[in-house]
Amino acid sequence: MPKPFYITTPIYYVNDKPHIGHTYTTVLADVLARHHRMLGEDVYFLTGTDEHGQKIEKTAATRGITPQQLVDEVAPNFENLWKHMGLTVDYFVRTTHAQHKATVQARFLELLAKGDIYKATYKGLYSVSDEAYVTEIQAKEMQAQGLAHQLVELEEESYFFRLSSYENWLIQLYERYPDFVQPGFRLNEVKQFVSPGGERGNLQDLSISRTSITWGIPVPNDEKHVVYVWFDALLNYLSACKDGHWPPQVQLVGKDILRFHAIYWPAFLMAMFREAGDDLNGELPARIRKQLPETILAHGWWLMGDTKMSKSLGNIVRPKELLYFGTDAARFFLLRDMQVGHDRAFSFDAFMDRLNADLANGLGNLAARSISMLQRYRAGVVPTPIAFDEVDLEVQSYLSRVAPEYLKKAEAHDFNGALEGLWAFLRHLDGYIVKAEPWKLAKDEANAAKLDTVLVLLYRALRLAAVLAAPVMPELCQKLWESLGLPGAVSDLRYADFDVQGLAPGPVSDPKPLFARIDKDLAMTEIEAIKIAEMGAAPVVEQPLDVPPLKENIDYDTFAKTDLRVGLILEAEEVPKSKKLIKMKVDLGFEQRTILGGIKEAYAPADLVGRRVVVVANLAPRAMMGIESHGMLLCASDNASKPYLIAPPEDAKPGFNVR
Ligand code: ME8
Repeated sequence: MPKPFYITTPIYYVNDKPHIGHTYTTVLADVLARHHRMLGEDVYFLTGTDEHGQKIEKTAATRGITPQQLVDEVAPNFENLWKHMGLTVDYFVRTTHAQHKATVQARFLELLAKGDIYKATYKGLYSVSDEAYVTEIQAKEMQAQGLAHQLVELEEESYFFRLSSYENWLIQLYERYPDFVQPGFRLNEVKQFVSPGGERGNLQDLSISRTSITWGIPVPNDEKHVVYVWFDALLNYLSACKDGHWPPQVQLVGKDILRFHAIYWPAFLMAMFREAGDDLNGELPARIRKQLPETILAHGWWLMGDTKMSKSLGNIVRPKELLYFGTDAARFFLLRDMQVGHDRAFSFDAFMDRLNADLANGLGNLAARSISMLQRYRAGVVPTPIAFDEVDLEVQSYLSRVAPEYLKKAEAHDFNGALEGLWAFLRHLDGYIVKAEPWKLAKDEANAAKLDTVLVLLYRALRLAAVLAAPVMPELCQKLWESLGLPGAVSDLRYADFDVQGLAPGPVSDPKPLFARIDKDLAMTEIEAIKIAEMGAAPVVEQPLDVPPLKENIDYDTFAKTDLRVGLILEAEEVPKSKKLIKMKVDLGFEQRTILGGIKEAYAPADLVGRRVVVVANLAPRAMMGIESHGMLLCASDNASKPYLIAPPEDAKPGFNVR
């Protein structure tokens, strides 16, 4: 019986369209799934969508359709993308599936009966923008950031999960089974959260129902409540598991949702799998550890510059842009350039450089040269080597090390390192060709045996590269496989059955070009066009406005104290070391002022010069970052969007009153 291998990705919210981040996680899962199939395991690969919640409810209402209609319309954005990319997803779960709902309700009742879920009144501060209760510490942070207006006192009846009771078992899980969270430094973050500085008693029970939302899974027998977020979403991994595959071996998550997967999720499972007589204050039974995911693998973020991608900043890379160079190219780049666990800044420049260096040159060039030499000098027939000199022996021994080293790194989920190692070997072969000079050997029959050796070693190296890289670049490796004259699908091979030194079953074919060199300027122009077309497309789900409640009325005299003027920006420059500020010289008609504006995320200095703006001209001067700012520019925004400068018409003169 092959060993089961169950791998999952997060289920994505349907209120956003897929972007490079979702693509990365799902591609990484696909590479792992393919890799484990080639290890001979019985793989089950699950992904899906998270479809409940207030945002969906509100958007559906503004569009005059039901939430179910809305999610049915938008969930395929994800499912179709994975199909289009050829990902080997075994099942696509949606939290609106009847089976998922039934699982959540059954598990809810089970934990209620066990006493792990109880009903109580919750009283506390609630963040309107996050749609979540906040702790005292979080509330203080929000107040310090000037977000106090988003906090309201709420009192509501809620069901709670007794998370606090699982602290002891959770801590043991982290201490005794450190592979539960990878990489290790992410485990430390989780430990710090559960018991900062080794302190106990920090975990609070978790509210898992809401009465203020209707678009969710109803709590059985108490239908004014719906199950709230994580007890619904996390249980997808259970509700959509295939028989015989529990527990998951690898659960991929971004670092943003590690806490939920490394704390709530194992605690829910501990509650479900514990039996009468298990002591929550005693040792975590090995029997229960065996029911928990083997590893939560938390990766970092793809960033733009040094900030996270976000819709409001308009710096999101969409799959269409990424797939412009082909699916395999995108897969290769995502795996080769991201070290699992760390963040990585994305740039098209680095993307194209990587593809040109490693696929057009690198592998592509080596394959084309080697296969055409085999054709030219040996009519395509792969010879049997008999003579090895020192340089050949070195390559021969390197060749025998490549697979074990690659597979060891892959086992540790380090595809960045594995691919780096494989490509270092390919570069070594380029050097080998230069040293061996096969074109010279071919000129003299006396060197035939020597030439045979060079050609065979190159052939074996390429065949090995096709096998090892197949999970990462299935199509490209299949092309290479066929060019080498090998039968069937490379992905159907099992690593264990593959013999690096094995004889060639037949002659090589014509070399198929693996990857065409990218003309960077041309490619960028076309990607820009894709970007613009994507931005123009209507957003999947309108985000509800995120604005504070209306302020109280003021009388006219109070308003009239504010002196608003039209200004013209004459100069603009970034304030060094400040993430937000731009320093501007603004002409107010009667004088020129220095004004600082927190608009760097939205505007480049060069785009500001010559713009007309509305200035609060009688605001007392104030120093920021050591620069005195006299006045303030008016912008429109909500809490989630970038600031849009208010623009008076072109013929409004600097100094005009705004009233
Ligand atoms: O959190 N870089 O869904 P979500 C890398 N529904 N990965 C990124 C990324 C980035 N910049 N941005 C997003 C949810 N991701 C919940 C999950 S699971 C039971 C419920 C990836 O649509 C990454 O995997 O916000 C992250 O964890 C996930 O998308 C968040 O997707």
